[in-house]
This record gives sequence, C-alpha cells and structure tokens, in this order.
Amino acid sequence: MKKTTVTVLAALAALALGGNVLATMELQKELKAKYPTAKVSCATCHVKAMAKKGDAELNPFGKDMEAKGVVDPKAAKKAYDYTKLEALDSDGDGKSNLDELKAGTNPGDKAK
Ligand SMILES: [Ca+2]
Repeated sequence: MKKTTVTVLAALAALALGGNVLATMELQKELKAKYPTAKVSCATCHVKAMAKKGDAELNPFGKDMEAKGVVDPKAAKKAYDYTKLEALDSDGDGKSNLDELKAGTNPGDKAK
C-alpha cells in the first residue's frame, strides 16, 4: 500500500513538472512565432537564464505575462494574447515591450 502511494505521488510529480516545462516551451515557441526577430529564451520571462522548478523566479516581463492573463487555459485550443503586453514597459527602461521584442532585447531586464 505504501509503495503504491509513493509510486502514484512520483508519477503525479513527474506529470506536474513535465506539464510546466512543456507550457514554458510552448510559450517560448508562440512568442517566437509572433515576434520572429525576438531573442526568446528562459531569461525572457525568468530572472535566471536556466530557470528550474523551484528556482524559476519571474522577471518583470514574466510577472506582467502572468498578471495580464496572456495564456487562456480555458480556451478550447490554448490561446496566447501577447498584444496585452506590447504597450507596457515591464522592465522600466523607457522602451515598450513590443519595441524590445522587435529589437531582440530583453523586455524583462533593463540591462539587456
Ligand atoms: Ca522595456
């Protein structure tokens, strides 16, 4: 009985982790498709370049993405509305997120 519980919990943890990683990769793919000149990586939305589970703090652009509900998980086919972020200047460097994405700079890091 105990072994079964552990196995089930491990499977659920793997599913949850896989789901998060997959969602992140999908976000990157969709962002790149919408803004072909953008330099998209983990660091586009996270503080660290190699974001990992439990250490994936969002940068200002990632936080805006979350706050503005860019991903609609209730849509029949997952919908991404990045236009909600275009006019914002998430990192406060004076350039809009749209301009930064087009220029290939990081909209979540005013130093890049
Ligand atoms: Ca900016």
